[in-house]
Amino acid sequence: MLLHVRLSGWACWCLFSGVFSVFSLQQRLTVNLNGKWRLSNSNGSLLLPAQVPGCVHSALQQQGYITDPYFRFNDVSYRWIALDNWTYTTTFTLSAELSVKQKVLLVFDGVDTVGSVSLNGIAVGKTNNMFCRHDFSVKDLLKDGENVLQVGLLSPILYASEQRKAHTSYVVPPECPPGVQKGECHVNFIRKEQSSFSWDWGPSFPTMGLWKGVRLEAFDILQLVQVSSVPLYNDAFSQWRVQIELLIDAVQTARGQLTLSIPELDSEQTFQTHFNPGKTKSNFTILINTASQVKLWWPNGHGEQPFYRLTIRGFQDEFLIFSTESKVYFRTVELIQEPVVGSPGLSFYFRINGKPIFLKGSNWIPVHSFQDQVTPDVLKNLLQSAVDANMNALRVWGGGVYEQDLFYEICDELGIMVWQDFMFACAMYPTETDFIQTVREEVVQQVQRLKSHPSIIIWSGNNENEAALATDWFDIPASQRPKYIRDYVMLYVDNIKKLVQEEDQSRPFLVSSPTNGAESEQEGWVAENPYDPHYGDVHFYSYILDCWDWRTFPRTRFASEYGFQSWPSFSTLQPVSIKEDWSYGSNFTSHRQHHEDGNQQMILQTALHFHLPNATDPLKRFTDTLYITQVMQAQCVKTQTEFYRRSRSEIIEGKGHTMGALYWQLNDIWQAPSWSSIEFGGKWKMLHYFAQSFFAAVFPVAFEEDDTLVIYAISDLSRDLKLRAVVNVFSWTELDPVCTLNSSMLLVPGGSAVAVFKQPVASLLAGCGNCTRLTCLLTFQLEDDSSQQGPTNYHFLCSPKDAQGLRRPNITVKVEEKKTCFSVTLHSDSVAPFVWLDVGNIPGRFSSNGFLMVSRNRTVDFNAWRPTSVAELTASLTITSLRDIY
Ligand code: BMA
Repeated sequence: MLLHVRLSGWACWCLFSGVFSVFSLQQRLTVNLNGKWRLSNSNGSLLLPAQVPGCVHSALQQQGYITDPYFRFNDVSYRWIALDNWTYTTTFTLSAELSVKQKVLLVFDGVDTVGSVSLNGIAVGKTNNMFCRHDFSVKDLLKDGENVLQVGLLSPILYASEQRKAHTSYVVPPECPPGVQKGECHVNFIRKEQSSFSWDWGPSFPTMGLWKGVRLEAFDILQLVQVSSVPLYNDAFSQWRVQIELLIDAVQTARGQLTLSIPELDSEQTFQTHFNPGKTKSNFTILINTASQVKLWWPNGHGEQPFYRLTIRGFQDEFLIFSTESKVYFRTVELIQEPVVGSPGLSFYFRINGKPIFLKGSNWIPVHSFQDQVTPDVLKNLLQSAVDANMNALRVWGGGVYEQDLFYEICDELGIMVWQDFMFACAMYPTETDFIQTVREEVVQQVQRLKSHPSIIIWSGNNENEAALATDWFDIPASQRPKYIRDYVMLYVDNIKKLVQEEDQSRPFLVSSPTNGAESEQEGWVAENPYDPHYGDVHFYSYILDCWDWRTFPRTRFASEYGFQSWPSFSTLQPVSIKEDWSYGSNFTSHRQHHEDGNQQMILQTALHFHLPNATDPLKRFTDTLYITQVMQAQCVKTQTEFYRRSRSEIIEGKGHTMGALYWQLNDIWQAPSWSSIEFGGKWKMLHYFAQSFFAAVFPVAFEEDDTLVIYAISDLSRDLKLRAVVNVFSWTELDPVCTLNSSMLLVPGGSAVAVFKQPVASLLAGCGNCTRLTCLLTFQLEDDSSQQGPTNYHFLCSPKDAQGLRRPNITVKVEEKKTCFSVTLHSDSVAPFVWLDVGNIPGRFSSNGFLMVSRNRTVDFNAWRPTSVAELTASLTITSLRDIY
């Protein structure tokens, strides 16, 4: 990349960027301080090697001081770890080149959390925010020969408690998490992953450590700390411009020339530049004169994700001083909140590149309690799983972490739209100056780091804190309410919103989720009912109401959270449990359940439509119970998602135009019951296989209204289709349809949901052999002139527990090796709902699973993620269908 290199006397410009690939000259030296450090506890009784990046828990486990923290009850047994203070120590020797540099920075990409840094025994600085990068100027503290670097970390639990005690004027709730979570208190007083003190799906592991990289950066004159680029489209001029921001750390004033270019778009501009001493931001804009040629970034399912190379070159006179390259993706995003014909309230939907897009996806939580154990493969597998289930969006939920760069890079490449929360969840927060100050730093740093990613389509201030205030989760006395509202507005509006909008004009900002958006603003940022379906987004949970009844769901503009729990599979639980744990009533089973009454709720919801397992063998009964909770969850989320998707084009009783369905939650942090569709370790639950289907671009949905069967054709495509519904009526006892009905061909415009079939159930059944609601079921699909469009769906006319004629299907199976995968051919002698294939702990994924089998034979593929064989798969494979559990 370097065309010509000459090192000038003064202008030693050097580049670094976490996001971008960088080509720089020799001027900047980096000494990597990652690797093996020493770790000790406060009284020195433990002294061990510790990997950096890493955390205390991981180090203790890697050195054999503790066993797997996820094993059985270890979350409670290992509570002592985070009640102690710990010190990380390393030594390093300076090179001669480094010691002559004008400036040397000691950089921590992330300290978790409350730390005091010292170098050669001299205090360098303090940290108290896990989400901030810290750099300390240390040139004067470095010495020849060995240097000793220490980071002392305070117990986050004790620190949070101290902060709480110091806050004497009023309570900042909640004081503690619900007892069932077995967590720690006052997490809202520490800028740290909020779920690390426990959540309703996760353990309490308040981590401590150097969770990101540590290094020395040495330079003369200046260095480039960060580069970001944000394309903006000007409608009036039909013109793109790319805003480029350089964060420069200069030792002294520097002058030069900067050339910015996107060669593929014939755009190049040169600027005379001048950088003042200290850390400064400089903004440059390049105009793209060939707007019509710009290839746009599209969400998954709507187009490709092309990018352009942006090169940034620094010159002094005619000599190239530095050169760096980064990716620029062009797309626009608008959040449309405008009056809706026939409905009170405002719309709430995203327009990407001018096209309204229905967001299909889920919510993302931290992938592991110990972030150092999140590998690129794990991230890739989860995000690919999202795309493979036809998702186009994920919400990075506000109780976790701002994800690592790789997460957003993969989302850019896969076309996953990211709804990015700021890390505040389900709580009130203090507003002391120190707290606000560190939040401001966090916000600026994160926005600068992330704003170049086209995948991020919205910033959102917090998770559920508007709702918590509005619906009084914390019993705040009425007289004190104004103070809490003032604090809320101060934190999320006066500080976070304002800062974000200064830093980034390329995407919308919402103050909370759920919120009424523009209406909440009208009401002073805390709406009377932030769950109002006429405005904004809605979170909706009901575990008691019958999830098969779509009338129980709010016809919201945008469903950003909804879901049901299930248990992970036995192969996921087995490594963290022992035989005595393997029953639904065991201590282990209730210990892992962090949601009050969660295990009972799952059984109650299941029992509405299914027989509960009744095997006499305790292990079979347990595994059957795990299975049936997954059936229940998959079926519940399917019903709710279908309701949202079919509500996109209509307004009913003033409600509708739903444009988003993000169920709670995609992934798991450990092996426990939760709302996730993917288990810890990456195994798909039945729900995730269902999502593949219910998020398909073209999809038929059936429901009943006043005993009339209605089928909608849903299309996310851009082009219009002409489709008919084909309904097959099966008897529970037969594998051949009793009869088949066809609707007439109807126009299904691109991006719409249209009713294509309507018939009273009674007349449908009357015309179909001896069918009754109890003896028959329906499958249905959409067809155009030549072929089926989208997957086949089904509709039960009664609860399966009442189905007459449902028999044990005696499914036999044959596994064969194919070129790139294995095929599994099933043979069944009767109708089998929810056929579930499980190969235990052989990691991998089936092409389809949990399906309704209404044919004698069906073949699915299995993609193994490690070498395996026909023999191993055959030996591990179990097949369960609904009738096998009772
Ligand atoms: C919502 C989320 C999470 C929680 C989930 C399930 O409140 O924002 O806080 O885990 O529901 O209860």
